[in-house]
Amino acid sequence: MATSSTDVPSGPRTTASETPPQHLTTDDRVGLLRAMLSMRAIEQRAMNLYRQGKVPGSFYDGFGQEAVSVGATWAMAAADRLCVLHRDLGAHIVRGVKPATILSQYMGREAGITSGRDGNVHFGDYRKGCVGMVSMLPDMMLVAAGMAMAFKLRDEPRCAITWFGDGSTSRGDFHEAMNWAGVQNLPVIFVLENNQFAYSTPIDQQFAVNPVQRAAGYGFPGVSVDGNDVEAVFEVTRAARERAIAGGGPTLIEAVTMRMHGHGAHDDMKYVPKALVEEWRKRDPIDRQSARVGALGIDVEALRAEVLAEVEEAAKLALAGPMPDPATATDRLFHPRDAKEILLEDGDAPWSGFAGERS
Ligand SMILES: Cc1ncc(C[n+]2csc(CCOP(=O)(O)OP(=O)(O)O)c2C)c(N)n1
Ligand SMILES: [Mg+2]
Repeated sequence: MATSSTDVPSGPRTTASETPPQHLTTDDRVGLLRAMLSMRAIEQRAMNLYRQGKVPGSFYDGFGQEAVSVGATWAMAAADRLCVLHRDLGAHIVRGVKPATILSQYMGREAGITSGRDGNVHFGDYRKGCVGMVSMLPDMMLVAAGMAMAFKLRDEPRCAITWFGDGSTSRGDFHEAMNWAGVQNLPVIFVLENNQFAYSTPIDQQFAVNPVQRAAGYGFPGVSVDGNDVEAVFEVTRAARERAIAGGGPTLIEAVTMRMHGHGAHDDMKYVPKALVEEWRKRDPIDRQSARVGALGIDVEALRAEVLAEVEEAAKLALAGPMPDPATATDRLFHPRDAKEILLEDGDAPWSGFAGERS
């Protein structure tokens, strides 16, 4: 594990070892793999649909980054709240959003989360504890800090989490959110998904310091983790959440990974050295977790086939679904009068570690 300490120090990057995980059951470990397989299969299917002209706009994926959203989300309890970014489909999957709903979303169909109001990656199912994505980067850090502020004021044992990229850390909003979270000692986890590029800008044009060291400037810990190791990402997030719930305040987690595809489907990423991509391909997070789960005696190929069949079925369902009725275009744009309709529910959260806490 990258760290099992609740007092996460800032400083040098840590790497995962193969020590058996303390807080994960075999079901959890298989569940992590399943969610990553599902993310990859859905995004690959969506990319085909995009190429067939069925996904409007462009398409953005998190190929090779599956461990970041899946590992972190697995550590969150049902009552926690998530601000999910464009490479983090795994968060939606772990919270229980179904593949057909996701594919319907991408195609702008009625059955998508936004029912065609946005056919893209800007969505969040509030019933699962996810907030619809604000595209301006990294405004979701401010939204997450705001939710954490509400939890603190109401004295609720809950935590907010958000993801953002290396490029996002150069914006003023990043520093405002970090400062407010530090000053108010908020129960919030900031996951910096360092995938080496922000569109075509490499990280040496982005940071003059090791980015986790910035957390110290705002009075809270920063920790770096191997973002291609789903169990390590889980463990740092679990420890950060434990600290947050105990009143220990925020944590900045840097998940070091690689954007294996272009920024979007329209980007051939000519500016990325091929050797770099090949190097990272050897560290594929799914291959890594497959090896671990296989060593536990689980039939990984059967699991992979099951996930692919499920996604294929979902694609059929989504393609057969209707487009939204144009007469409803202005529905759901504003706060409904009946406030009950927008009350957040508790979503689905698989990690058994919090089951006792809730009962
Ligand atoms: C304020 C702002 N400027 C520009 C954009 C357009 N944009 C969307 S994603 C992106 C790249 C962001 O890079 P990074 O934060 O590293 O995230 P990554 O895409 O690598 O996951 C840009 C420039 C935006 N959404 N918001
Ligand atoms: Mg980036």
